[in-house]
Amino acid sequence: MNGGLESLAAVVDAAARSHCAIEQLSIRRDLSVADAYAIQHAAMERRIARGEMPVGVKLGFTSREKALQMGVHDVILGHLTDAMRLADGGRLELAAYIHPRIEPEIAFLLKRPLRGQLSEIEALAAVAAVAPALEVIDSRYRDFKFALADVIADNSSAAAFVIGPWMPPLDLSDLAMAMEFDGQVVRAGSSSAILGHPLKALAAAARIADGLGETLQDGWIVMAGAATAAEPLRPGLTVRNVVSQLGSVSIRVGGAA
Ligand code: OOG
Ligand code: MG
Repeated sequence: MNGGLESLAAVVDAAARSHCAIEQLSIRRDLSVADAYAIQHAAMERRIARGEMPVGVKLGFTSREKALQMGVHDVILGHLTDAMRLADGGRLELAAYIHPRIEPEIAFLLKRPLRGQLSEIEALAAVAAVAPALEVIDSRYRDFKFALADVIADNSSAAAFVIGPWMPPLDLSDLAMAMEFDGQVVRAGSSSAILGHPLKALAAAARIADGLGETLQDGWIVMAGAATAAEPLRPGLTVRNVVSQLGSVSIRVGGAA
């Protein structure tokens, strides 16, 4: 790969490891979407070289509320590793992040590989299970501000994720989703906010991966993207995502702000 992109991958990777915010890459250089995914890929190679295992992908900006909140209107992909996963009911240490936010999601577990242009029915045929999920995003850019190429290069802000109980696939077209902070609803929406149907997000993940020369693997997790805008985390919170018919998932937030 182009050495300039490799050095930008080192910059975003170091920011994630040190949890020190950086300036947007696009301020100093023009980056295409292809450049940005090349940076994301090279930064992921660094994680893998340190022993992290790829476990799936996440989508970004699959809902209108998220696109409006961040001012980015293209659906984007990021990669998940085992090191990003937190146990359901587990604890997130704020000190390991820059300015983390949380959002309510739905996750898929794949039982066969997926890539290319797929219908929703074809995508569904690869789904072993579905679960309520929470995603913690933590842009490595100062003030959580970025352009499209910046956020892609930064692995689509992926920081941590929590998966609730898996269950066999059911109709996800319009499930009520509510994110609670200490039992109070702070964001509410419907699974229909996710590209009209979360299976469309799964198909989008397979299509974007294909464009990158990748396949979504059997056993991988696919996070469909937030149904609502994200909320900043504070120490001491218990956060829950309650999804009708799917159940709920939670984490506790520890550490100083
Ligand atoms: C980018 C990631 C967006 C989602 O679910 O839409 C995302 C960001 O907002 O920082 O994960
Ligand atoms: Mg998300």
